[in-house]
Amino acid sequence: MSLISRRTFGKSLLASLGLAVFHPSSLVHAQLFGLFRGKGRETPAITSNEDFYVTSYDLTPEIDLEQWSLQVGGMVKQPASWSFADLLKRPQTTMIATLECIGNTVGGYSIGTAEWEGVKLNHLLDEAGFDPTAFDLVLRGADDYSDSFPLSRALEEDVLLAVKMNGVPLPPDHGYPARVIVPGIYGMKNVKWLTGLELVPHDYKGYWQQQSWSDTALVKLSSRIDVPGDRELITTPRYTINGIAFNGRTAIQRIEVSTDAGKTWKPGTLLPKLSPYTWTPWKYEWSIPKSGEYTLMVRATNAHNAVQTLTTRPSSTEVMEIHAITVKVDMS
Ligand SMILES: Nc1nc2c(c(=O)[nH]1)N[C@H]1C(S)=C(S)[C@@H](COP(=O)(O)O)O[C@H]1N2
Ligand SMILES: [Mo]
Repeated sequence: MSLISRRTFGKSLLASLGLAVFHPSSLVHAQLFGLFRGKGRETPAITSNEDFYVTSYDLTPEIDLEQWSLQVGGMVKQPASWSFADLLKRPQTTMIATLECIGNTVGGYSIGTAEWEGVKLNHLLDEAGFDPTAFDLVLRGADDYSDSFPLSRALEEDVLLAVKMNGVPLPPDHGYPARVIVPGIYGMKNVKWLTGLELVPHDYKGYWQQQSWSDTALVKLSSRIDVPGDRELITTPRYTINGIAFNGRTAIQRIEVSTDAGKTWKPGTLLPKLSPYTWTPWKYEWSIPKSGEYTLMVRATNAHNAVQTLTTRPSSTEVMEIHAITVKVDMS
């Protein structure tokens, strides 16, 4: 897979950020030895459950469906408890949405898109009779993990209590039997193995906020190059570069590609996306003038005209928010 192992445990969420800054091991290796053996990655519109990244702070809990229930409490008229069968009796909705970990590195693999199916969270809150003056909805998982987002967000039509992923019951690693999917908010608030919902009057600080990660956790503007791969050898004068761009529920308006390490930028083409909640695929037809080494970059512009740029991450080190790769062109 990538620098980040498929299962990124809690502590290594932070480490994975550091990894990008201090140990781009395969990259350093390739540069030292001058190898150009990189391969691009295929990014299908929907990620298979097998290829979908997993980020859990601890082990996947074993859940017995017979024992499982979802408790709803706090600022509701009547505390309630739903069995899995109760959930399945409610109308089921499907939604295609991209999920990204807040610890995903630039060009990283901790992002995927799936078709989620389940009950709209606002239906459940309606049934429980929520107090509209509540501020946060706290979500608790069977692994003692918790997080929250504002009630106002939970009441929107696109928040799901998902029981299926790509047409099958949620795989254990992805939150069986039920998890929340809240588009546009980083993975950490999409709580897996859900066992409890609680409405509270204040801002609730979840597991990662207590470790100084963002509270609102809105997905930032990002883009990456999938083809070619870093350190790939290209032998043809015409080459189609492609990748994805994502900014949560905010649309991508434009992507631009640089083939000269950011000196000049040319517009690429946005390709159709499957829903307002998914990444946007893009491509760029590159006419290569001559053989040599090239640094390729991509930058996206969102619907509010914000453009990706070089910035400082919450970690102390300045790193590129723009995905850059090096390729060698040999047309001889
Ligand atoms: N209960 C619980 N929910 C959780 C987590 C967790 O450790 N426990 N990890 C969160 C994080 S950090 C992310 S990025 C997403 C990842 O979802 P996935 O493993 O299905 O890709 O789940 C979130 N939900
Ligand atoms: Mo995450």
